[in-house]
Amino acid sequence: MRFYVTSILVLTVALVANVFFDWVSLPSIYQTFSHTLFPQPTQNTLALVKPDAYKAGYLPAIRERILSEGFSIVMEKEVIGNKELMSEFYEEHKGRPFFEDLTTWMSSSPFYAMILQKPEAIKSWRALMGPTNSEKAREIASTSIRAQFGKDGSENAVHGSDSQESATREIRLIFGNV
Ligand code: RTP
Ligand code: MG
Repeated sequence: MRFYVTSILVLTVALVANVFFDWVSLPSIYQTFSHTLFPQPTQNTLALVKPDAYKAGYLPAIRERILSEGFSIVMEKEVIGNKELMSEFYEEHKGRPFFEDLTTWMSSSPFYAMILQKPEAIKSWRALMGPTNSEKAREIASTSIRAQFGKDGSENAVHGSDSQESATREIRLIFGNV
């Protein structure tokens, strides 16, 4: 009971602040309260900071961006890839023209892996990464991570799982059974 009274009080103050002082945005009020009253289940996804961005020293900025978007970083580590691991990791692309270059590049220099967690983590992280091609990302998603830190269509700074099945498989490949 006390929780609901407090919630209504805080909501009223926030609404007044919004209307009169423009302190708090209405969507953030709605989000805070709907998430408090109806907690959503969390989801895990795999994020990689690929060799180009890791070598360039972009990890702290990318990490900061991830945290500021409300993800928790459940586990993280540097990974030294090898051809066998990266071929299995990108097995869906076997036979594509870029497969050899991609798996050689991902094995050529360390990268950084993180398990990210929040409700709808898979979709949210893909949106935050932006389109595969960094040049296209700069055109249509200028605040995305690939727009800011990617080089082109191959060296594009980050990876993200594209489905629940991929996330489970990729997390197991990189972190083992967690
Ligand atoms: P990722 O798997 O790394 O998160 O990227 P994605 O889903 O946005 O793109 P995907 O189609 O799965 O491609 C995997 C990675 O392969 C490289 N790529 N190169 N040169 C090319 O045409 C080409 N196409 C894809 C990129 O590094 C891409 O992220
Ligand atoms: Mg992919």
